[in-house]
Amino acid sequence: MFTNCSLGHCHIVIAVILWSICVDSRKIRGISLSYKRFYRERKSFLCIDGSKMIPFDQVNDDYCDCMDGSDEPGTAACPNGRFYCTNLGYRSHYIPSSRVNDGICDCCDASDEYRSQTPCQNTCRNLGQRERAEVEGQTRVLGERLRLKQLLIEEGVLTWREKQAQLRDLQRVSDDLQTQLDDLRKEEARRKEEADSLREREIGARDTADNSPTSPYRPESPISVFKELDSNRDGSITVDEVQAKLSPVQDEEHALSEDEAVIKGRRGVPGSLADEDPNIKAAVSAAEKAAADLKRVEDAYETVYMEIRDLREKLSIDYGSEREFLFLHNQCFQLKVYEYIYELCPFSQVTQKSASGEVVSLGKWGSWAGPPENPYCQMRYESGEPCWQGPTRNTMVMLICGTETALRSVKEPSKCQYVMELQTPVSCQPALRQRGIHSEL
Ligand code: MAN
Repeated sequence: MFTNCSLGHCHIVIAVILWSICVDSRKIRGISLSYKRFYRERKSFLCIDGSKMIPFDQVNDDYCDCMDGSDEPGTAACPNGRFYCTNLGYRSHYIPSSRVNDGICDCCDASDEYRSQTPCQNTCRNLGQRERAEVEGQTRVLGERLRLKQLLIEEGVLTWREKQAQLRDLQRVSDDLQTQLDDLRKEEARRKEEADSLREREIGARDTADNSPTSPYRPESPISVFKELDSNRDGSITVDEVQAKLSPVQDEEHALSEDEAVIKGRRGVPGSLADEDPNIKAAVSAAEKAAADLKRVEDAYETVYMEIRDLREKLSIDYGSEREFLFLHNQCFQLKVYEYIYELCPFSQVTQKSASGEVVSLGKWGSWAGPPENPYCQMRYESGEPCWQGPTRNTMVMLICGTETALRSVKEPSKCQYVMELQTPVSCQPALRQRGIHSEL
């Protein structure tokens, strides 16, 4: 570039360049890169609020010309001015320009103390390194937590599918039991009717023969006694029937006990008709078997019905947008705070156990209670035990991000209103992009 010039001429050119760099650097002091376009050397300067035009010489001349302080970004002249710390290698930021050359190092690149006696060191590189290491550490931990979260989401998806399949199976079993029940109810009614009509027929036949002197059904005969005692005429005698007939003739003070009634019943009667007639005996035992079969299937149906109901209830809960909180179901977390042991069973209830062993409900699962943009960060448990001279006990559970899933704190900020912190990786969110550390001008 300087090959054709004389030596003297070259010196002048170099001097002009150095001077202009010097002036320029003085002028751009305290300005961010994006504002640099407003500060054009050798052009008049228009205050950034557009209020005034001044010669460029008056920029950073330690005299405040612009109302918005934009002509003095690098001096403390304007009360509302601000100085931009470039802080190469760390974070750029503004400081009030009153702090420029005040003897205190504000910018880590020491740029705010360019004319002070304070020997400020440029510490931006070290600060940047330290912060980068910290951020890397946090990023690693967050990465690990998000990995755990992903596993729990996958576990939730699997559990959800399993529960759905379980529900379908139970539904099939229930349908099958329902069909069996329909058949067994008919069978039981048929068998009972059969046994009843055989008994009726037998009793009718014996009634006809009752008046014969040789009849076993004469009044004092065992069969007559049997009939006398069998007040409901079902062909068998119950303890109640014996007690009802015989107690009134007993000593008023001494009502017939159950055991006595059984003994008297046995002595006085020949046993039930079923003991005598093999046909009736067979019909009665078939009716009993049908009733027992029906009862067995009814019990099984009842059990399956309850399981279906519980499962449906469980599947109707909102476990998060990705069912990420499903893994918390059927788990309980405890924390001892002073004399109480608090227990949180997510989606179920919260309790407080005192040293005496008394367990008090602090609320039953209510709903998610976070703000609309993040409803899954708070849970509400409501309608717990009423508080003496206070409201019903309620608990708000705040979900916070952490590696372990555990109950971290319990507080009672106002009487019988509890606040808990449940930590879990499921509540961790990917970090928003960190504000970058400034590495270039
Ligand atoms: C018990 C506990 C406390 C509560 C008082 C209110 O001692 O449930 O948490 O504050 O009752 O009387």
